[in-house]
Amino acid sequence: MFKLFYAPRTCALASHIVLEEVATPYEAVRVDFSKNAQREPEYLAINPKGRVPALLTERGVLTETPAILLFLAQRFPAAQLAPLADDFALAQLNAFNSYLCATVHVARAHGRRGARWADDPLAIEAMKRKVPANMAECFALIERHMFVGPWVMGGRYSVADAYLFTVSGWLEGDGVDLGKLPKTQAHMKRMSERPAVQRALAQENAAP
Ligand SMILES: N[C@@H](CCC(=O)N[C@@H](CS)C(=O)NCC(=O)O)C(=O)O
Repeated sequence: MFKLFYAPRTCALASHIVLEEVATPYEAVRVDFSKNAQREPEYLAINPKGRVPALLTERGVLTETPAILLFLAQRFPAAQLAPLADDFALAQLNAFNSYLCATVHVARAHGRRGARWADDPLAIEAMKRKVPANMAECFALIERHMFVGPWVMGGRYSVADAYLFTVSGWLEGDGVDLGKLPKTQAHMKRMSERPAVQRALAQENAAP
């Protein structure tokens, strides 16, 4: 049985949603960020990066959201969560997920984890101030050039939707005006109606 190591409202939600979508038995294990449990030796033995998500599989631990999402889509092809037989479409899906992982998520981390990039408190404050504009710019680009609609890839729901929903959920807290992102807003609403999304959120919200 898979074990997902997660913390609520983090990027691990995307993997959590997809585990619910594929309807496989799994255990969700909360890593308590308030106690810095991600840096404890016990968790570092699972994921030396000290981050969530980490997915424990029968062959070892997987990290990095795009890798976990594609792994689940491939492991459960009947769920049709990625265009597995279409090389170009699959590459597009990878491009989308990579953009969220390597650009959007990192842009956001400059607000909360600025100490990764600078020691100077003024530099850290300056990075924080850039977050709303950077996130708004990333999402404007997604709406203009990447999001096909009604789902990320067009007519077919995919793992990219779970990932987009997860990152969109941070926008309000990051000071981004959602009113200027109508496609993102509509997508969030569409996602909130999916039972798998509701189950993943309920589990995360119920955990102590
Ligand atoms: N590139 C990784 C990023 C993982 C990551 O940064 N996760 C954050 C939560 S969104 C985390 O665990 N942060 C804990 C920390 O930095 O101490 C992925 O996409 O899975």
